[in-house]
Amino acid sequence: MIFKNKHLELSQPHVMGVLNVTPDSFSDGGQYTSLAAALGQARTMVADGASIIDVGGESTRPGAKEVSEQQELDRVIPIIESISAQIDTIISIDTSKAVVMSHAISAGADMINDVAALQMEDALDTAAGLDVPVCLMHMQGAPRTMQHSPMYQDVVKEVVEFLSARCKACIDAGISSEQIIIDPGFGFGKSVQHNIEIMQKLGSIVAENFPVLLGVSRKSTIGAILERPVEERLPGSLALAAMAVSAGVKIIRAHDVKATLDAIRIAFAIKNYA
Ligand code: YH5
Repeated sequence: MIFKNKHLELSQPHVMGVLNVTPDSFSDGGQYTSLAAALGQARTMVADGASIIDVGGESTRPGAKEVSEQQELDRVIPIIESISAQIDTIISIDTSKAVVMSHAISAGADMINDVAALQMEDALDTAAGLDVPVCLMHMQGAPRTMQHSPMYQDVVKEVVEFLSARCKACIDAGISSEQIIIDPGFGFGKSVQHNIEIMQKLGSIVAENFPVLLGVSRKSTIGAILERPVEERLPGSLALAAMAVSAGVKIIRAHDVKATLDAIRIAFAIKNYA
């Protein structure tokens, strides 16, 4: 897959490192809201082997409040500018807002990661005009309320149908099929059982023939299965990451880059051993 001027070799799996720049970030307590700290975190993740840094200024964790456009811009633009100037990496902007997408790409971001799959106002046409790779994620409902009572007849079938329809909408809007990544949205409007079913049937999402990205890192389904608080979910996260790569997932979005890369390199080596 080609980004502005960088290439990502999708014959092998990659880690997308999470860089939260929200003051209420659940997993870093907001300690990386200052520019220097965020830049340091990005450097560490790249040194640990992350291929992509996902910069997000709008918390999409369950129950999170919505953030204004200006607030989101104030949080992400200076960080994207610094990373772009100082670190050789692919930068992803985690946003659903069209204005944030354009400013982020101008500031040096290379791709768009949208948990709303370009369904918000102007997002589809804006992304198409920017001519960068996009990750389309499935979510039932909106972040603030999505975990209230997620319901499906057949979660995997509905996720595949949704993603397939959004891929078509992107292609119709002028986005090249070569620039599309899909993501079933683990934890986004899904119960523990729904997330388990997604893990069991990842093969049917991979079979859509778009590169698949998955974010499982530290999520509450791991907490529910293991009865572990968020700070004790690394082993569970690694187990899911390895299973995902084994099923053909190409990009794992994770907080713990070094450990995740080791886990997926093992999964990939076993998967491909002749
Ligand atoms: C994703 O899966 N996730 S933000 C709740 C948690 C832990 C982690 C403690 N953005 C994804 O990481 N983008 C997020 O419980 C994402 N795929 C894509 N493409 C949520 C998150 C998290 C939420």
